[in-house]
Amino acid sequence: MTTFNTVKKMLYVSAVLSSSAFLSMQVAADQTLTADLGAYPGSSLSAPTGKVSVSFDKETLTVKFDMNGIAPSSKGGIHIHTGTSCDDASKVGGHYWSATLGDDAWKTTTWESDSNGSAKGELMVKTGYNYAQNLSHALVIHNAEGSRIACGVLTASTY
Ligand SMILES: [Cu+2]
Repeated sequence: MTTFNTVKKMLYVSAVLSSSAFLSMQVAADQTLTADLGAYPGSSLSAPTGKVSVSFDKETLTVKFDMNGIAPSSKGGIHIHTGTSCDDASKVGGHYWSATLGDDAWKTTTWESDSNGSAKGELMVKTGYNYAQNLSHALVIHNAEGSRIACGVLTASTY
């Protein structure tokens, strides 16, 4: 009888363990990448501070941005680029999207700021590239003139 109870306990413990393993898998499957913005390499233009997160539904991206210190009442581009570094301007590259989709997926993706120089919002874009393919890519913020003003590498989110 004792043995039977011990087995029952062990089964219970393993059920608890596997459900927590399942939960942590679900967290991992909540695929979000985050970029902390820094200065664009080699640029003397003032860079906004802030964060951009990108979550994925397969190859459709939801890009959320929260920036400060950007030109007030302005608007500019926000894109993921082909490069995987923000250390060297020659490695940032151009827009990162699958040409099989046709026209540049990043053509109309923009941030817009309020009169205090804060820009917060979200947009959706289908690029043909999923979470794993976007990992470590450079996220670039452009100003109203199209110049690159900030850059951040997309890393796996820890929260
Ligand atoms: Cu860009």
